Amino acid sequence: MDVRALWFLLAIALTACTQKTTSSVFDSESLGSSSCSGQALSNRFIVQWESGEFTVETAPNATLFKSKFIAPNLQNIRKVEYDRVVHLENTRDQNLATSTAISLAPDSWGQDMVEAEALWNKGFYGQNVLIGVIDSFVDVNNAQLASRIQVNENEIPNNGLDDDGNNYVDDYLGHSFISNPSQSNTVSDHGSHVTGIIAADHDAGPIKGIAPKAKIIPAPFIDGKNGGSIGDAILAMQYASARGARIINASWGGAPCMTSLRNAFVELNNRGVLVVVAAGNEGIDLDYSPDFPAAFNLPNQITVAAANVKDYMPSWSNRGFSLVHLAAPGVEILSTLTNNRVGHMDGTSMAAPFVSGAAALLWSAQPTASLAEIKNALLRSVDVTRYHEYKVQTLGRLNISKALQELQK
Ligand SMILES: [Ca+2]
Ligand SMILES: [Ca+2]
Repeated sequence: MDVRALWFLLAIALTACTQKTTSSVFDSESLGSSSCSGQALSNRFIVQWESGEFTVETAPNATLFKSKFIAPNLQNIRKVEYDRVVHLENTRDQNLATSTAISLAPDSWGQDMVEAEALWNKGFYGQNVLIGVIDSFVDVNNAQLASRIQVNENEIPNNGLDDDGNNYVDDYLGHSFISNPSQSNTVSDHGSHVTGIIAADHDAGPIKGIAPKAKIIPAPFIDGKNGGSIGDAILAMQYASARGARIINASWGGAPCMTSLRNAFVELNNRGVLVVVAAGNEGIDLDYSPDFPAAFNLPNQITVAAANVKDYMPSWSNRGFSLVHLAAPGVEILSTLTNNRVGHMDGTSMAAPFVSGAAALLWSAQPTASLAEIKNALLRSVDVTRYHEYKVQTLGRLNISKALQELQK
């Protein structure tokens, strides 16, 4: 027998060993699994295809889904999991003063502390960088946000048709992935606040967005009661990436330990997309008590803790010398809300968008920089203050001016 024949037999043997079955791609017994927090949805299934793409499918039950959907598509399916509910952690955001007028004193302590103005003065505003905001509803009519929303030029709005053939009808500005319509009447301010921190137009109101010429792709999946599903989050991230987002802001946590969510981050890594994740607000050490997606520890991920105006970490910020990368302003942050209001919010949800905006500024300064170069520049340039170092990998807090110097070395 020649060598080629041996290889052929070996290949057959390997194929036999790794033969896929409906049970090997889908553990249908995991419905009530206590190892995974988050209520499983018995009729919604997250499917990852061999192409890497995700879809969310529905069927009356797992048995029918296996026989009617998985079996005929088995060779093209990599992994199936039950979709799960995620109830987002307390975002610490609803108890602070808001205003319809611009009567609140201008307050840009965070922008000042991270030295964003140094980049604005050099003409770097985040121009030509797209950022997916995977969050709750974003008020695209807010005066400071309206001009910052990326238009899908191939889609005609409000005609009931999917003109660009991306499977989303009328996604002219963005698309809502909130799948529970009963929850959609209550509108959360969270997504609009996050968006304003990243990109609020300086010329249209009091908020100084970190990257005021970056463009936002809104892809909400969190409903007005801070609930959502992991399948919807995955579809929202995939959508933003397909529309060209180079950065994804994920100011949420408390997700179940799901392979699908981690795989979705890996797919974004394969596409060179940076994901900026809030560390969470439980005051816990993620190195010992991991929370997801904050603790995935993937190369395209930056996990962000909160800093206050005195440059200390608030007691409620999650931390971790290994899994949390740096701190950024996250206490009493003034930004845009719905209906042209502004208001303060607290949380690592606010710290993450400072870093998303910073990455956009750096990419506008050096468009050919790789994801790793941007991440390294942000992490190597933090301000570390003796005697009150942050309990994070870099020990420090974001400094965008120094990050640019690091990038240009
Ligand atoms: Ca479309
Ligand atoms: Ca249309």
